[in-house]
Amino acid sequence: MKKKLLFLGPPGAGKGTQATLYCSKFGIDHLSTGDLLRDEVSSGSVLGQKASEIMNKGELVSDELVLSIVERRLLKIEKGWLLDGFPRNITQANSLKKLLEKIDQPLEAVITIKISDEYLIKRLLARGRDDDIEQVILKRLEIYRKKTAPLIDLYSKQGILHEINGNADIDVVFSCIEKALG
Ligand code: B4P
Repeated sequence: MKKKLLFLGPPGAGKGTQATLYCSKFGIDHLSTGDLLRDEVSSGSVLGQKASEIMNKGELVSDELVLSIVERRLLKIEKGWLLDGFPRNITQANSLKKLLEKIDQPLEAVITIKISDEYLIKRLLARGRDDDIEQVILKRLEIYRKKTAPLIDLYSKQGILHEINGNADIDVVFSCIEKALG
């Protein structure tokens, strides 16, 4: 089973949900930039306050902040890792490439979860996090299409991309991911 992974997909595709299941089953570290940023927000730090404003508008937090958080964490991991929600643009993807070369841990596979806008908007509205309001969801989707979706092509050219249908029950999506990474 592969243990150096990246999950890509639009907001609400189920990246976090599937990443949690995968990491607990296979004993690897789950590195979610969304969760790490939300921890920073809860800590009430100045950085957290800045991040909160940006996240609640549906925009991307600065590459510099996200990269420093990821680098700090990734350097400490030994057994394997799953990056959830990172990278989100080409700059972050290039920085990740350099970082993985430095620690000599090449990426083994990328999962992209595809889902219709109709499903994801319904899911996020039902969840109701601070950034799950319709206007903000549409902004997050727009940014995903402009900045994150081009990474699908990048990893597909490297021959490590697996596309999974996210319009299904959580356990069905999980079985497809396990099959793809087995
Ligand atoms: P994230 O925390 O990454 O959140 P997300 O993309 O909205 O959610 P995800 O796809 O993980 O969906 P989930 O499993 O939770 O990003 C939030 C914000 O943080 C960004 O907008 C940005 O501002 C900032 N950020 C994060 N990373 C960044 C980076 N690298 N650079 C800059 N900024 C960054 O699922 C959603 C809901 O659907 C849940 O309620 C779940 O229970 C439900 N669900 C999941 N799968 C389902 C299924 N199969 N069927 C039914 N419901 C399902």
